Amino acid sequence: MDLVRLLSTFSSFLIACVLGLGLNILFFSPISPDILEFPSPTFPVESNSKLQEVTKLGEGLLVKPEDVAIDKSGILYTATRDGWVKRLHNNGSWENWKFIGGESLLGITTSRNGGIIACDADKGLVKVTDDEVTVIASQYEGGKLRFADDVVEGSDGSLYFSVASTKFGFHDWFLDVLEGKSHGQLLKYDPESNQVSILLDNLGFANGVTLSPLQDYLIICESWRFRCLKYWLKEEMKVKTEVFIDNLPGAPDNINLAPDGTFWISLIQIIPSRLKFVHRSKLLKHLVVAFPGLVNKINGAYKKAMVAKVDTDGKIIKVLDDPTGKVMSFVTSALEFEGHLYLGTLNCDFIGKLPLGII
Ligand SMILES: [Ca+2]
Ligand SMILES: [Ca+2]
Repeated sequence: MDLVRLLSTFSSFLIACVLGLGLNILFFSPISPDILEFPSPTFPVESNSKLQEVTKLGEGLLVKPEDVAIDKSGILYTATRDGWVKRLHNNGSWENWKFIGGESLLGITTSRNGGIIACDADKGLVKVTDDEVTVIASQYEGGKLRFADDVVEGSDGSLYFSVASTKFGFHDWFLDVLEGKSHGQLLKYDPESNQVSILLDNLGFANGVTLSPLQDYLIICESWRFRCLKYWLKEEMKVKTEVFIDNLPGAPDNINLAPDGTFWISLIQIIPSRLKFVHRSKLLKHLVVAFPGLVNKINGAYKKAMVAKVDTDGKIIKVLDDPTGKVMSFVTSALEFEGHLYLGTLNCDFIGKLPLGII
């Protein structure tokens, strides 16, 4: 009898523990997830391993350089996880140019008056010149500007930039993917009024942003929607927003205009195909975020790299990849300059440089 009572007590205890754990996971879950269906890419991607042929610039000096910008004189800029804006001079020497601090420097762009503008996911928009480092926008809509991700400057000095997520911070970016709700925005900073306004809301992780060759529209990347939108800047356009490209073979990160008027888009491989099912179950998502180790397990960004060249009609012309992440993974940025492609990454300690003549 005693054994029966003991077993009964034990099983009650076990059930209470499982229920308690389940309620705990649901009640304290940081996400309120939606089901996410990922599109099947319409472009047939054949792996070519071309990104394994890069030469490594600044190896060991650059901590996860997310983005790359090059000014007219050929000086290359990048912002690194140790809070520096570093630059590569034409003579091949690297300079620790300006210190901003923190770990959250993301997209950068050169500015018409010299220097660069940087997105700082903690501080906002930062202008960096030889003379000073200035936070030019840190508030909007009565609140703090957080998770600014990428920025581009118009010829009138307007800055167009993205906020990846109004709910999650840079270090929790994958929670935004798991939640699958639209917390991203496209914003404009007006240098005359110093005001920030919202151009588009409800974006699925707003990431790279760039201007068209004639500056008549912007392209904004929605990472976990695997698509980019076109946002018309011409006043006379009645429909302001349309899909530029969708069903991409990866989650678009930064986008850059190429010298020939096409675009380079980096494509993060955020979902290992065998784990797609996780995104179809709210319960599984709650379970995954309860164990931080599992979040990293279902994030495929660190195992591959891919970039695509896309024409102005939103058609893919070319895809380059590193299918196993042997040389580069988590490539977040591709910038073409004088016959070479420069690649930023959130998982390497260098910038990749690839001569485009060989592809
Ligand atoms: Ca950029
Ligand atoms: Ca980005």
